[in-house]
Amino acid sequence: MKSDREPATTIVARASAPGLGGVGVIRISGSDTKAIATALLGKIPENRFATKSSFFDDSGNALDHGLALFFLGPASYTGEDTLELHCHGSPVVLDQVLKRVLELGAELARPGEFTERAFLNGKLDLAQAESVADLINSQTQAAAKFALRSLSGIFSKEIDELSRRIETVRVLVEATIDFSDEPVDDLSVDTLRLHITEISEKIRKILDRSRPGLLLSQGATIVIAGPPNAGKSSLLNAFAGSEKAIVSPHAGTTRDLIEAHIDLGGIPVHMVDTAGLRASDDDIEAEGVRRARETIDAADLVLCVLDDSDPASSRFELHLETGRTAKQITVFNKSDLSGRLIGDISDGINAAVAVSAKNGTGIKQLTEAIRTALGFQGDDEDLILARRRHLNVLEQALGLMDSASALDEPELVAEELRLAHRLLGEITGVFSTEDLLGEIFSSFCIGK
Ligand SMILES: Nc1nc2c(ncn2[C@@H]2O[C@H](COP(=O)(O)OP(=O)(O)O)[C@@H](O)[C@H]2O)c(=O)[nH]1
Ligand SMILES: [Mg+2]
Repeated sequence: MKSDREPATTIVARASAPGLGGVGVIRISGSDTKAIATALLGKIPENRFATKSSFFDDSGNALDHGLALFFLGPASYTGEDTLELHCHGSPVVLDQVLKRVLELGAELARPGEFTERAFLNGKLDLAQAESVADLINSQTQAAAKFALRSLSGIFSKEIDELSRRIETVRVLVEATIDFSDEPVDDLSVDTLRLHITEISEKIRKILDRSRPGLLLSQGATIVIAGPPNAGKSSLLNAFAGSEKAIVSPHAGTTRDLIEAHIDLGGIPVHMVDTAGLRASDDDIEAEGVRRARETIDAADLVLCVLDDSDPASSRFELHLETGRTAKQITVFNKSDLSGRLIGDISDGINAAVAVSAKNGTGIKQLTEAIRTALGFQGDDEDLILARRRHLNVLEQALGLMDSASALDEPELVAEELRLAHRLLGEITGVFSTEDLLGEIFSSFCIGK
């Protein structure tokens, strides 16, 4: 799908969101940009200066008046000549101007095609290009902040450093192969193992900072489960800050899955309230229980809510009741009734927090416990906003280092190092396939 267009084609798209707006932006990029500017504006605007201009149709009538911004390539976002037209933000006006640019020979851009060109022209590496989409899609301030950091190249730089490190060791190993007749003093097996252990350590550290970052970009799914009447729906409402779910003293009230999207201290969370887990003769409730069990499988974390004032409820155990093991925090609810002190009561093995969903007390401590359980610590200043693809590469590279450290033959070690080096290159796009690029850029919005 990528190579069906000549790179010389000039592309155009609306860069601002659809609908009405004060200003609407149309963006043009490619080798015909100057010619299009001449026909549309009657001139090529001065490089990098906001120029007031009319946008003319083929008979010389103005379609709109606005600002034109010309960027002479390669000093532009895409690396090509580009033109931005700031029109009045009316869909009708924008449509007319867009049609005119198409008449002048441009083609409609595919999703992400401007950024794809920026990548192909070496303006951004692949991880940075992905962070453009992550920034646009970010749902919380924290996600936006870390996407911007990746865009500025912080993550790519670490991957490049790691790559260079692997490359250096690989060169050392290959030297021992080439000169195997002579003793090579500076690379004993022990030294080589040490190098590999250090590389593994580095990869592990990047992974530790990336895993929570994945939740920042993709959001975490948290399922509220437990016995009937424990206060699960009340807890969802306390987090959502509104009466999302019906709360009632009747057991079996919640049947459908009830979902809320919340910003949990910067983590975009998809929180799901479920039917109380019990055997039921009621078909609808039984279906609700079945769905509750199913969502637990998809959860990043389960909040197992118990009624602390009810001894039967306190004996409930999630894995016994569902046959499933999930990362969980036990929430002792109704502490206002049981008299338990509100707050974190984790014992080092099991995470547990005492709250009162009804009064909204303990929610802050529970939020903290959730952040910890999801791998966030303290200020998290050095998190990496990773994608699943990056984690997969890093995990595979770690696997290769593990097997390399178990090998004695330098030829075999060199091969593992070569593979790991190549894999890391996939993160920044030093090595990439058409399929991978197609997959990444097609998920962008049009005009970016
Ligand atoms: N005293 C007290 N009552 C609560 C608390 N949380 C929930 N309840 C009550 O317990 C009952 C069941 O609550 P609900 O949220 O519907 O429980 P669910 O069945 O687990 O969803 C309702 O009458 C709530 O008002 C709490 O923290 N303290
Ligand atoms: Mg409920």
